[in-house]
Amino acid sequence: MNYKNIHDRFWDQGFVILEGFFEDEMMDNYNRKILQHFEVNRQWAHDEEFIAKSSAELIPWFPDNDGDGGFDGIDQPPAFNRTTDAILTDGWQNLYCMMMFSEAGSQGQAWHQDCPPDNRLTFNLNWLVYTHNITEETGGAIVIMSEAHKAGLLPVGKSQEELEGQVVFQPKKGTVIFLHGHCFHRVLPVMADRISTNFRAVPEDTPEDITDICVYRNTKY
Ligand SMILES: O=C(O)CCC(=O)C(=O)O
Ligand SMILES: [Fe+2]
Repeated sequence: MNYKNIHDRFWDQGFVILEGFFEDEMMDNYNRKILQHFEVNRQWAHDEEFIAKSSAELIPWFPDNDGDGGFDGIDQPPAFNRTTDAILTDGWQNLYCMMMFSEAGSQGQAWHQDCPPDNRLTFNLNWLVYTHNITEETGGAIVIMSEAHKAGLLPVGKSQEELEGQVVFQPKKGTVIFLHGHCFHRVLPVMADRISTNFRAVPEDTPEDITDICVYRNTKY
C-alpha cells in the first residue's frame, strides 16, 4: 500500500477508491446480517416531505445504537486504520457506523454534502464499504464530483443532474471508498435492493454532531 499516494490522491480529488480491500467471505457474512435486519425493519424512517425535497430514498440502521455492533471486521484491521492515518494526519476519531438499505425501484440519493462546508477544516470522512456488487443491472452507482471538497457550498439545482467533472463508479464487493464529506456525491436510481455501509470518522476535536445537517441542492436537513 502506497500511503503517500493515497494521501495525495485523497486531498487532490476528495476521494480514494480501493478495490478488493475486504475479503468476499466477510462481505458475504455482513451482507447477510444487514439483510436480515432490514427484512424485519422495512418501514421508511424519513417522512414524505424529506424524501420529496432531498430525493434520498433509503432506510438507515445504526447498529451501535441497538447494541448490535458486530461489524468490527471492517473498522478494526490495521490496514484500514493505517489508511485513515495517512489521510487524517493530525489525528482522528470514529464517529458512528451506518448501514443503508434502498429498495429496488427507489430513486437513490440526490447530490449532497454530508455536512455544511462552512469551515474547510470541519468535515467528516466516510469509509463507504460495499458488501455486494453494484452493476449496470442493479443500478445504484455512486457519483462523485471530483475535487468538490474544495468548492464550498453545493450549488442549487436538480437533484440528479449530471455535472461536468463527475465520476460514476460501480463498486464491487469488498471495495472501500474514502470520501471527504464536503465532496458532492449522489447515488443513481436503484433497480435491485441495495445495501451500502458507511463508517464515519472525523479529524480530532471536530464536533460530534457534525453530520446532523446534510446539505442538499434545495434544502438542509
Ligand atoms: O450509499 C452510498 O453509496 C453513498 C452513501 C452516502 O452518501 C453516505 O453515506 O453519506
Ligand atoms: Fe453522503
